[in-house]
Amino acid sequence: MQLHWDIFCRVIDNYGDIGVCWRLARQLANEHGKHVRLWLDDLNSLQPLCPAIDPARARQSCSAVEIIHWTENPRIDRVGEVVIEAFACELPVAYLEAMAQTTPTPCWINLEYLTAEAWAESCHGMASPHPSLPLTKYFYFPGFSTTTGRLLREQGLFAERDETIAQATGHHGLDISLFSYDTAPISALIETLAESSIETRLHVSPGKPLAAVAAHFGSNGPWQHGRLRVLPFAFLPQDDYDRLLWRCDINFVRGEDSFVRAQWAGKPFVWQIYRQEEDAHLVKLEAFLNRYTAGLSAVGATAVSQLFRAWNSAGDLRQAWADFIAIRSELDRYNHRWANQLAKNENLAETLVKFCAAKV
Ligand code: TRH
Repeated sequence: MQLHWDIFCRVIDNYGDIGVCWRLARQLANEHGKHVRLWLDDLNSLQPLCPAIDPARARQSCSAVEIIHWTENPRIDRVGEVVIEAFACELPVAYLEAMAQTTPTPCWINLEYLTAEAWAESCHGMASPHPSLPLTKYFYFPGFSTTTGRLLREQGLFAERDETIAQATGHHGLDISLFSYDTAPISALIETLAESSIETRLHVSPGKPLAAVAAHFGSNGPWQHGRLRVLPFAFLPQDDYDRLLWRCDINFVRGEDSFVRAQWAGKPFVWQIYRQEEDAHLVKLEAFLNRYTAGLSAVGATAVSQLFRAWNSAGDLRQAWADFIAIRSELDRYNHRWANQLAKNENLAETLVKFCAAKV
């Protein structure tokens, strides 16, 4: 039955670690009826995504998930039948020892970061025996192909998206959302949009993007610059952020979770990947571009690739943006198809439930 699931999450930086774990925890509880405990070392990082929680409380329930503040020496009352160690966050030793004494042995999953690289397909599901305890950890890779754990996607997401889009009141220009790291060429983007003949509203998320925009203007927003209106928004609860992506015409997203959500929006998007040492992230970026642009026209594929590269490392952003806008109608149709095609596969929560059931 595997009713009890424990998810361990350590926040390294930003919102991606908790963003993924919170989404998965809710889905396992709400769509699969699992009793989910989310062990989280930094409750303050969850609060912006889920304003209903109280970061001062050691234990609480929200959206049918039990949230436990994961402190240095946690009291282990029981272990889950499935234990998810998110992003190799290292389970507490006492918890591992308790797992080793439990029968049947819990299914232990290391949930990995998303990548479109081919090696993830061969590593997905691989077993790694613990060096001293009678436990086996399985590597679980989210991904874009059917030989991976697939992507997080809630049931009914597209129906909700389409309803929201149908109800949206029209704006005759462009609405663009901006969620990026401060290393992105944000000044170049602002100047490019300001020079455009299209009336544009740029919705800027708080934190690094807003700080970069404010530094560019040297004042506090909102700002009007040429035909560009720049509008800061307050950090939105996770489901509301989805709605913003659905309402916008183009979304700049980053990291892992917002990157996937932009794809479910079925709208054109621009991805800033999380930086890694020795530029390993650029290999990951190209792996995604290879998969994603494969069904576009040659002109479309070049335009998308050039803009993603210019946004992530170097290149002429102004020209890349002009080329991207020129293929917008192709991209509108293509991204809708891309989302539908990906959604033909099972979602990550479904594959995970099956994978763990098979390991008993
Ligand atoms: O915050 P991120 O940069 O997270 C990153 C990546 O996950 C990266 O791979 C990882 O290594 C690093 O963290 C530690 O970007 P990401 O993944 O998009 O996560 C942001 C989360 O915040 C996502 O769940 C969406 C959510 N969000 C909101 O809920 N409301 C908002 O207003 C915004 C802007 C984001």
